[in-house]
Amino acid sequence: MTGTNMRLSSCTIGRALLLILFLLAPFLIQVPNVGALPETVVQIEPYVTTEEVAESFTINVTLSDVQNLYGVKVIIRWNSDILQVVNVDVRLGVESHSDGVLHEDIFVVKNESRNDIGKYRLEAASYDKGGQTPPPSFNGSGNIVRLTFYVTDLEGCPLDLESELYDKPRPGEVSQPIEHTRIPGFFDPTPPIIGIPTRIPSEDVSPEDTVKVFVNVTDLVSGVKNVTLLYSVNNESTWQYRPMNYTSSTGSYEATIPPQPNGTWVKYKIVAFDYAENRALRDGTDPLFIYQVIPEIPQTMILPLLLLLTVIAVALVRKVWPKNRRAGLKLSGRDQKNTFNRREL
Ligand SMILES: [Ca+2]
Repeated sequence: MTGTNMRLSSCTIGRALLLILFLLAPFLIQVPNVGALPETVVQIEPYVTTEEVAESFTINVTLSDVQNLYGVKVIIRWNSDILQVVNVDVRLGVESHSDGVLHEDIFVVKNESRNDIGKYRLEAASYDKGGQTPPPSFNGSGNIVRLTFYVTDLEGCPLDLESELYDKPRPGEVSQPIEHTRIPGFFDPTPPIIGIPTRIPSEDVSPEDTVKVFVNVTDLVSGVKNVTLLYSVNNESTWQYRPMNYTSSTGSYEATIPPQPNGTWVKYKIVAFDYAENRALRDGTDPLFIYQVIPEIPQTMILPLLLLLTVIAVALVRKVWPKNRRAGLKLSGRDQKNTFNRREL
């Protein structure tokens, strides 16, 4: 092979490698994973509120992690027989409300609360006031509005939330909606309702038995957050905690009490919380909440025990009836003798 041929061959191979690299480039270049953008959320905070009748509480409608925001619409609904709005604090325009959202100027289309039907509605947007430089869009997080409610009834109710967000339109275009997640709220002043528990074994508990406790727990408005079984032995002041797990097949909360030594008195009670941290207690004033561990008689012991009892019974009979028995025998013997004598005669 000549030197020219070798150079041609090297150039050809080089070009071929370049072509292969070019074709494989999309597969060889590792595109770094870009972290997902934070989710935009509109929510009522706190999520759950509890308060007494004739008291008041305030909720915030907050917006988090939004980009290019230019308009908002919020609707909140509640049960007007339970709550009444007594104050509305719109937090739009960060130039006036540092904790708010949107840039001024703000055009409020609607800011209306209706206690007759339990509804609040806010519609507003940034806008160009009189030919000035248009306000920038809003990026970040903040409060939209605060509502203060007065409690008139303790039944509790959801605080339903509707919301729409709009971006800053390009010149000659209209705003586009911004996708986001909504999280409503609850007014929940009532604790969960704990039903009557049952247990297995339902009657005698032996030292080998693990006792399973079942109970139905329900809660209005916010729902059951957790249920706990507490038990103590021999009236000790220390309580052992057992979380009760919900079982959909039985619709009840369940937990177990481990086997206890013979003669142990076991007392238990049940505590439940809802998502408003309302606490309910069902304790051991009921006989259902206390039991004593007793020894179980094995099957193999039943026959010997019966024989033993029989022997004892016979011994007692002999001890209690000896005189009567002797008298009966004497009378019987004389009668027999007389009878014999009569036959001889
Ligand atoms: Ca509740």
